[in-house]
Amino acid sequence: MRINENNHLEVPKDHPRIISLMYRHKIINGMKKLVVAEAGLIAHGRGECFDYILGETTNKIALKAIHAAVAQLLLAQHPVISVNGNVAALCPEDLVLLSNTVKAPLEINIFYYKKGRVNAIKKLLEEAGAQNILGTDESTLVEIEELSSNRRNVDPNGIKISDVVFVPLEDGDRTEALKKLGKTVIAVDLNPLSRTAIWADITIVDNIIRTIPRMTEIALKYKNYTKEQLKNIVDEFNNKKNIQNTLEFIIEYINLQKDKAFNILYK
Ligand code: PTJ
Repeated sequence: MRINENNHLEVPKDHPRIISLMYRHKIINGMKKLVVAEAGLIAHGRGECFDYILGETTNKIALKAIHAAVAQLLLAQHPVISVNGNVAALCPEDLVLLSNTVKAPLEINIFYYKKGRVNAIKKLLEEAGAQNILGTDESTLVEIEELSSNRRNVDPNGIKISDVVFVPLEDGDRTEALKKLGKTVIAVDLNPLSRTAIWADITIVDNIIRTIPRMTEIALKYKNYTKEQLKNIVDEFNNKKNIQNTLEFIIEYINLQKDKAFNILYK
């Protein structure tokens, strides 16, 4: 492995973990540019661990939640996509595409406040093609009283007036607060037992790098659906059942891997 003079990671093309290594590098680069908080590296590592025991693919259970999430976003009056440092660093172009497709603005909302971070994230999103990014003018932000963390500062034209908030990859306190305010929350979290996962209305247990492009693909199809069709998709979805199924999936997957490993070790 080599990092060249342009800060590009050179990985042998046949490396079995090339994709994982490339995304790690995006997170590390993001941290150097202030986009990602230092704690974002730890959050990414935790995500990798959960992804590993999910087989690093989007399973059918996650796909069900993805369909419901897209339908819910298309039904919303004021949908918003909340963006933190990790998500911005991992998939800026995909975020812009999804935002344009479901007509939900991107709002920067960070947990770890540091001078210059919001601007660094804004720059990265703009380079990816984003326009009219919310949450960037500190002087106009308003507070959500239910929250004590830095995430309480929200855009008056975004999260404040939203009915559906998409919160990819985050810490737990906000989902609870947004729910108390009567908002519908869609979360993406590789940890099916996190507070965010448990509190959200629709929980997608999958890696954000796979989820966002999948959502755009489905949104292009669902854009032609009637409100009634979309509502049926949302109504048929059961988040509690979906999370339970995910946990069963993990147990089965680990058992399968255990058998495989034993066969290799003791053959
Ligand atoms: O940029 P900021 O300041 O808003 O901070 C962002 C982080 C992510 C650092 C902050 O929200 C945080 O500390 O989050 P937590 O509490 O570590 O939770 C992050 C959750 O996201 C964990 O449950 C991880 O398993 C999960 N996660 C990590 N990477 C991914 C992920 N879920 C989906 N896709 C990923 N790539």
